[in-house]
Amino acid sequence: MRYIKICLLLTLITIGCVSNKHPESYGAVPTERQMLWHSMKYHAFIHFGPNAFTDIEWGHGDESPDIFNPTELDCRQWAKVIKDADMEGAIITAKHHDGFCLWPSAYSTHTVRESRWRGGKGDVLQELSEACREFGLKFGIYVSPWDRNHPTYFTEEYNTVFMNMLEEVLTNYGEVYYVFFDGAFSVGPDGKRQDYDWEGFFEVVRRCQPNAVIFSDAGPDIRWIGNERGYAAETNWCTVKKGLFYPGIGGVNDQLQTGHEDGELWIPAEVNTSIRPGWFYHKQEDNQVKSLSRLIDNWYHSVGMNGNFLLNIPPDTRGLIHENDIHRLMELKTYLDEAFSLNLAINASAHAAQTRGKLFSAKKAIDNNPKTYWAPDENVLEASIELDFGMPIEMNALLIQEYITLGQRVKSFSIEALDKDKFKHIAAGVTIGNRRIVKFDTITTQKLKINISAKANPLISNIEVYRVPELTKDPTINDNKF
Ligand code: FUL
Repeated sequence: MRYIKICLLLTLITIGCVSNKHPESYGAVPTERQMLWHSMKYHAFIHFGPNAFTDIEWGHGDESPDIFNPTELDCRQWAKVIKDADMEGAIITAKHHDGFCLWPSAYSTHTVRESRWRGGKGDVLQELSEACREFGLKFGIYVSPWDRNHPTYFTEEYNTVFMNMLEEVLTNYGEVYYVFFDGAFSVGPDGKRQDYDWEGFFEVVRRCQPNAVIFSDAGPDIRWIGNERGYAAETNWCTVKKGLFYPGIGGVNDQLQTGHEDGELWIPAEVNTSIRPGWFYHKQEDNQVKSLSRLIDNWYHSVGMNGNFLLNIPPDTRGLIHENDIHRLMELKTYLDEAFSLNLAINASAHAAQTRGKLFSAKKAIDNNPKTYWAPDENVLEASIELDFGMPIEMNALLIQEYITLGQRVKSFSIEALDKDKFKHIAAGVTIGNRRIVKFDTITTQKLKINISAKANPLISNIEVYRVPELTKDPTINDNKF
């Protein structure tokens, strides 16, 4: 309620006598827990388990637990690296497809308890959750329903086992902010498939960790972006149609990528990839850590395209994040610090013209307060905001955000820059949503104009302008193919 008052107050101050009430929400809107996720940008994914020791990506489930024996495991090192890299949370593979549990589960005999590590007394989830708390990071869990070890897999009983396991990881380690359900599965020799009780799984999460977001291919809170290369696309709706997606669904990657413009459900997309070719650590990939330019490209195609960036950094067989990965993470942080340290719009003046010709002050769009926004009158679907920097300045990137609490509205936008006495087109985009960063060739201009076309009157909560460093090398992959 408080923000509504602030918003109304600012509205009155900035638009004078023109009345402007808080608009109705439009279409599907985010829940509070989804808004918490939207308020973040960058998370660490941690793939760790027997696969790091057997050097394969999908363990078969028959590996001896003794294989898991990191010599110097130090979750505080992971947490420090993650914090130093400016990531906000860590999501660990508590159980991958091989069924090995990184905690001593009472519902499995294939766990850290059966391994040599720490004499069978260790618990990776315990150590990581404590380290996350110490370093001020959020703690999240990846759990694979697919289990190549558990004797009950392919029977109804397995669903109960899995729910019991979930309850363990969601009640014994403090606050969990994220539960990642992997959609991969296998078909048994006789064509059998495990019939997962997804509703039951989700119920356990809601009961044990009501603030945690649930990720799967299909949500219910966060959806997969449709590829594992770290690329969202120009069109990225937070909304999807009811009844079309389910966890593990195949053949819909392009729809997962774009979402559905008129979807009735709010299920925004997470963009994930690994810093190395594999998800798990493999020594031979020590020199294949993704280039800085590739990671920067991933950043712009995730954080800058209405998603969050979930970057995997797999601990090695020592149980440490490898030096090469740390080096690259810090390079990325240095780039981001430099790129986004000075918001050139902060002292700009802004005004907006709406189609009926009234002039609005658009100051709220650049006041950098996510709880206020600029809006034209209801039913105004085409609108422009103009920024005046007071003098010509160099720039090459614009960040723009919608006030998504009331729905995602913008269908497309374009950016024009004043060149002598005329505005010239310099860039265009499709959806905005929570956050869109558009890069364009470096220009020097005193004024920018952002033209917006929306499904309902657009609510713009933030505009920032930057002069980001040029990339020295092209990323190895910069398209959006899967
Ligand atoms: C996939 C899995 O099969 C990979 O091993 C990895 O965990 C990735 C994040 O999801 O579905």
